[in-house]
Amino acid sequence: MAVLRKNDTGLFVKPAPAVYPFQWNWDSAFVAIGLARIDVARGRQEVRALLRGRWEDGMVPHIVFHPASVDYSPGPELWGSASCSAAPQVATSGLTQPPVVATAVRTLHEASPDAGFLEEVLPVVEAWHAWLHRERVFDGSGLVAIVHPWESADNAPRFDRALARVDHGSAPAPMRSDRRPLAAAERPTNRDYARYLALVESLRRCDYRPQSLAETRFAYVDLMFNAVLAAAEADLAWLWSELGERGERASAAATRLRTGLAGRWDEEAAAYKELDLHAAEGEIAGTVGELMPLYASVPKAAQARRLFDEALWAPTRYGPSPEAPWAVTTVSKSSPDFEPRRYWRGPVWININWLLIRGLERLGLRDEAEDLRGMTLRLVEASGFSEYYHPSTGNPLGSPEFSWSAALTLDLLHR
Ligand code: 9WN
Repeated sequence: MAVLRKNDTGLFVKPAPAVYPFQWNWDSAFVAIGLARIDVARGRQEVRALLRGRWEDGMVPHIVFHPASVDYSPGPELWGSASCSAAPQVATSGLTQPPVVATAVRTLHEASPDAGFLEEVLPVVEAWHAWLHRERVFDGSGLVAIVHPWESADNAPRFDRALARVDHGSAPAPMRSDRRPLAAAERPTNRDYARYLALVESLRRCDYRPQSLAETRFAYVDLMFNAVLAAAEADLAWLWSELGERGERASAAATRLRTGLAGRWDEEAAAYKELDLHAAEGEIAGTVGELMPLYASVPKAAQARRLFDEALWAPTRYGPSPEAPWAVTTVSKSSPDFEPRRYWRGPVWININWLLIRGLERLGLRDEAEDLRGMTLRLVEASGFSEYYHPSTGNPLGSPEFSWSAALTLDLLHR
């Protein structure tokens, strides 16, 4: 509660005290889930502040730059949203992020029902989801694509190959405020950052609305993004039913997404295959994303069992082992890309554990969920509310006093 209070700007809770001074999309949704346990009215305000950044075509952006004089780069000038016709008054980024908001609204509503709040926000969330199914579809599978790593766990090795195709020219090293408070070894490299910026530059030329996904330099069918969307669509349908409506689009979308995700199961790997749209075939990428359909209740009972035993909790992959007892690692320990200290490339993250715990609970794997919940609470007890953690030592990494780690702990304690 103290971390959330400290990071509260009055309008929104920033992700962390120093590194991230603006409102990020899925951070605020996780924060609202935590606030549902202690202050529902403040949780509703968090959602309202984020939705102020919505674009006319429905997109809810990944960052809302509420006016503030802070030193952060790359900041609003990188995006130039003011010159895009669909953008709102407040400056925002031109991308989106995993749509956790509907799930946050449901959590708030279950904690304290408020039909007026639903009437206010459901049409906005509905329009955002519909935008995803309009702008980001690529075939009849029901799945959607992301067009920038910043739309998901940006530095994850699953994006490396797709990102390597992005020519970043000979531009000088970008200005990065993240590198002032944080160790270089825990953050993306300058070369990756240059590619992120080159991608933004090319998307900016079409006001962030490429004519087709085939034309984009990066298009990835991220399983985590799709699993979050599938669960969010189901939650949105449930919320509509609270208002006496059928929520037909949302419930049909949830079914389609789950079917699409189910089709990506790989029997040999006991996990799901990721898909880079500009590559020939799907792949087992060795990152925790390949377990995420679990969050959306996609696996059948036998698949869930294998996914847990042979991947999630397996000592050589994502689970606890004598040399690295803290789980779940964000990259498989057997992968050559495993880097236990670097951002999204190995460390343990509280939001990832939370998604997996929810998935295990929903599939009835209660003891397994309880083991992971217990480990996650022991980790924050030992090392505080950090952005991420070293899987061998449990040492805190990245920013201290990280909002979603604190907020999701409140939710985990509530079970
Ligand atoms: C870029 C705020 C955000 C999270 C993302 C995480 C990181 C930003 C960065 O921080 O992204 O958007 O500076 O790398 O990857 O998941 O929402 O906490």
